[in-house]
Amino acid sequence: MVKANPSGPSGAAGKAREKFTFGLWTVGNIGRDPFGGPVREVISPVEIVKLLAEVGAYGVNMHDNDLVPIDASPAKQKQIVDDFKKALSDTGLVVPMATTNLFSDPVFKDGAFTSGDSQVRAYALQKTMRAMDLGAELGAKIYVFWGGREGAETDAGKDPVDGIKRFREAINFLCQYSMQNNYNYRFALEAKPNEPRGHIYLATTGNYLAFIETLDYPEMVGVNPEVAHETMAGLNFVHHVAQAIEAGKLFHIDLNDQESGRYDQDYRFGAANIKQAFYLVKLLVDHGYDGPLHFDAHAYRTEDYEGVKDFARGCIRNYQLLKKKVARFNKDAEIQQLIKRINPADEKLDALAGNFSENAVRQLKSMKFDRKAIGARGIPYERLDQLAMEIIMGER
Ligand code: GLT
Ligand code: MN
Ligand code: MN
Repeated sequence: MVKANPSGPSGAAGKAREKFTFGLWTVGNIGRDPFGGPVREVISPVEIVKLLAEVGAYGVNMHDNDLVPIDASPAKQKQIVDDFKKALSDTGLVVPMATTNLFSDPVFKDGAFTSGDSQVRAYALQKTMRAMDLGAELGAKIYVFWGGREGAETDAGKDPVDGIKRFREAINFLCQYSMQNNYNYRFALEAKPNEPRGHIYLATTGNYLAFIETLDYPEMVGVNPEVAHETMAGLNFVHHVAQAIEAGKLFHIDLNDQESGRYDQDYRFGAANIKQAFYLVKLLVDHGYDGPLHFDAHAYRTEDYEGVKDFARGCIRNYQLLKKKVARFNKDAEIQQLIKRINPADEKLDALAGNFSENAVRQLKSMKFDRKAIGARGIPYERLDQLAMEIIMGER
């Protein structure tokens, strides 16, 4: 029996245990890409659970077909699920999140919930309900929807407005299905701008945050932002996560890394842009995010089985190291002093500006501001950012 995460609550120091998770498809990635076939052997789900326990993970996530092949008989499914459950109980790993594969099979080549074909849409619902049953059986409480094929290469054949309406209809239906079965799922919608489609509908986390408010059960639905996805579009990922946090909608997060303007790289967390990773960890820590930290990434195609473990350990280690750096940043007196200088607060003014009243309008409109003096003030970001860099680089 492999003991999972020895530094957990029962382990030394009793420190809060981070919920580091990996999908079966992440460490199970066999290195196939558009230009070449697999470079690694398939690892069975049971083996993956053992590997994840060995590297110190808390849990494992899955698509329905990562565990049970799409054409498996009920008897085969039962055997696979039983073996998997045994591996979970042997290692202490849990399944916090489940999802549906609505993108690999040719039936979904023009989308699933947003397909123009009623049969495809109905089949996608059926497949998702069955996958929700499977996830619930394994204890999952978060259900992710990544619309990998929900998009288009050309708008010639489908009205994108219909795409959004159809997606809404499906999510509304599945919220009711979750309630009817007392699954208590929290749905987490994951945006991506493109790949595998030329364009994917609802391309950013911000799009989803607006969409959620139009649903029948908005309180059941949040987001699952992924570092790589906003980064691919050249956007600031940390700011998207901030909006999700502010809206109370950060239900799950996919950590990995990505260079801007490239194909979907899914690198080890922290491998490409360590400064962004630092501010992301800082945001999660500062706002007390305590949900799963899911590494949706895979090892470089150069790696063998041992390299996959190096990859998984690297993801966890980079998060933990950055968390230490964040603690250092937050308790650094000079840094905190600079932050104060950058944010000079005046309670009276804030009270006026924060509460609309006739009196506030009158006072604000007649107030004298020394615009030139305020504008002439230096704001010491150079010094502050350099100190942050020195912490990240281990010199402070
Ligand atoms: C796929 C995708 C991910 C999604 C997964 C969930 S599958 O690997 O690239 O970003 O999170 O469906
Ligand atoms: Mn993802
Ligand atoms: Mn990705």
